Amino acid sequence: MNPIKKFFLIFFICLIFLTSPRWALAAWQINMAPGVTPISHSIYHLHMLIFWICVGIAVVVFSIMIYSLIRHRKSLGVHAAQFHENFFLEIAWAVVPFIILIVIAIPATKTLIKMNDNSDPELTIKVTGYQWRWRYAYLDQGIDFFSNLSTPAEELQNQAKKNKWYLLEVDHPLVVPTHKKIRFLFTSNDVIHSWWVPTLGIKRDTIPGFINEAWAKIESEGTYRGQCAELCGTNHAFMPIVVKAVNEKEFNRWAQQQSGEPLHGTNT
Ligand SMILES: [Cu+2]
Repeated sequence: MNPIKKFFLIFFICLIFLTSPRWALAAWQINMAPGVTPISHSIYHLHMLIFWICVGIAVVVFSIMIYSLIRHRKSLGVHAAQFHENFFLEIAWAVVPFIILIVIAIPATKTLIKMNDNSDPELTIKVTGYQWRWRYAYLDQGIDFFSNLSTPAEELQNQAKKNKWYLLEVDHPLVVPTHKKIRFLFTSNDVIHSWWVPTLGIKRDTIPGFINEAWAKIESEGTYRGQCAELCGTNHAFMPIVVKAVNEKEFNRWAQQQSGEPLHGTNT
């Protein structure tokens, strides 16, 4: 088989293998998740828009390139064109990228503005990063607790089989109501951490002495998991985040049970 045919055969076999739904949709999910908040949807749509623009550019560029490589190769006796300063070509490669950038910049700016609109929250939670746990303070309800990794030590030391939520489980999850605008304030007690929950579309650094902000309006009940996303020391991998979104009634019941209770966990 000639080398070009061989190349295309291997290329298409790889393509079929990689895009097979069984692979792409089940365990081997490679695309971003759409999430459960308005911000996460905006980020997802932005991601898909830019992805398809990149695919379009790749198709155009590689088609021209591969066609030229095959049809104008030296072995066919073709000679390279000798020209410079093509007015229309230079205008085109300045204007086309400019238009593409504008098409990307408009929705990106809208998403950024929406992301930073922390006005009118219905609930405010202060998140403080500690080496190596999270502290959640519900400023309106007076609830304040630590959320620690709850994976058993035997699993960490390979003495027991690792469970499904290995390193992604905590003793006290962050319980929040659905359909309420929750404002998060992020800070840290020691070094820089990062509170990252992909399904909420939130990833914010927690910096000592600074307050960062974000908000979420969770659309469906469920448990959403995340991790510290800033290398913060030895146990960086041992400070997961678990957010439990429940309906308003259940949240109020939970909040009542918490009030007046001493701080869970320790700071040592
Ligand atoms: Cu951390």
